[in-house]
Amino acid sequence: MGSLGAMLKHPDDIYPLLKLKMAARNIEKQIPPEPHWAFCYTMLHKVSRSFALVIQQLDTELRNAVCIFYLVLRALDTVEDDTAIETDVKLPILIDFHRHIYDAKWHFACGTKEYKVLMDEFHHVSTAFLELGKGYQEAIEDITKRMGAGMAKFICKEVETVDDYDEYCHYVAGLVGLGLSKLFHAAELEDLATDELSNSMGLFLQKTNIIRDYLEDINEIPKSRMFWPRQIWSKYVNKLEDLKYEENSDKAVQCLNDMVTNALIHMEDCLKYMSALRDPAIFKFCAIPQIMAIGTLALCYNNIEVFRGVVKMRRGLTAKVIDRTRTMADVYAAFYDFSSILKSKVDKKDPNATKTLSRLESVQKTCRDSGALINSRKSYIVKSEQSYNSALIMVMFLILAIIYAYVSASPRF
Ligand code: D61
Ligand code: MG
Repeated sequence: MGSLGAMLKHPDDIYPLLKLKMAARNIEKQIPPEPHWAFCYTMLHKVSRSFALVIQQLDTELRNAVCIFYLVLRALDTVEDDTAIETDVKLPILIDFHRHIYDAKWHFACGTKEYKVLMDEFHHVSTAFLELGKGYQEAIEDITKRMGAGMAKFICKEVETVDDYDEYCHYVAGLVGLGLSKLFHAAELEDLATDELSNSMGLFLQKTNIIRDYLEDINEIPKSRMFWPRQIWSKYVNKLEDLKYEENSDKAVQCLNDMVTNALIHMEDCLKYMSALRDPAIFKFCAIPQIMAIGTLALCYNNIEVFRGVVKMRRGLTAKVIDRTRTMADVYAAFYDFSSILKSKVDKKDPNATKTLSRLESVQKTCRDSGALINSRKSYIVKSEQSYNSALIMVMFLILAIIYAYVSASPRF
């Protein structure tokens, strides 16, 4: 659907979308003057559409550390993701990456587009890294070392079992959670969270990405990448790529629902992690990606489009999540709403229906027991009639606004 069509169907997206646009424009103006920091923040916006905005609203010192943490790991991931690099070249780079960040002369050309720029000009990232406090540097080095080693392990090994899947996701995203908890603690803004809960924060985000990106990863050139565990997909097809063929649609959707059900396990840990946060900026930074993840899972569940093209939350809904996420009550409400949407999509005949429903009900019970749901609030659940009515009101309002603007701009006599 075109963006105008989307706005007419969801007119209450317009205000948060405008607000998001203004915020993005303000951020662009705030690029620091030093060339290496300017490069880092410009790169952050080019490389990460979703994380740049939430990183940007942190306090300066923590923001710089998180920005560098992000870029270092994104560079490491660019090496991992480049399927054109030979294994014997790739392995030592992944394993030694934590040492290269201390050497402003080191660089390795790979990746494409903005990722290539990041790799070519990596010296700016190293220079900025060397200006961070020791506590931040050590946390970033430690996570880079462990992630590089984990990625190297999985270059030579496929994701067979569900345990392998959890292990791979721990290396590439769970460790980010551990590192962030360390950075929040080093900034003296939060208590140190447990590794278990920090890991779950990453696993929930990474599994959502792996589910949503099935087609993109399987079609990767020159070599497809496979992260869905054999233990799950082998219940439905003989080869992972068979899921994309039309004759296997029923099996594909069942397999997808199995993957979503697996990801749901992490939600309760994520709620526990977020409920312990105290700093409002850190809270938003953590909560917005989590709500986007459950929203994405709700969109992907039982949706054959995952095997046909790109399934993404509409921009307006993203803007709404960013606008409405301030407190833990907002998170309970969002988790509750998206769980309701998911529940309504569960088909009784799906082989995992009982398991899926029981996980969703358990999340909803946690949200209810928090006592945060009693207040009247805006819902993420769209009722078509309600949306039509507000569309009419919105269109009338727009016409009035245009008339008013016209009248007040015309010369007075
Ligand atoms: C709170 C807030 C943000 C959190 C968190 C807790 C815990 C974990 C994470 C963010 C990380 C979640 C990663 C999910 C997205 N997955 C990827 O980008 C995959 O690459 C993984 C390796 C590089 C991770 C870089 C990263 C990502 C987010 C960060 C961060 C570092 C540092 C600070 C804040 C957020 C994925 O990338 C390809 C793609 O999806 O485009 C892949 O290669 O599998
Ligand atoms: Mg990767």
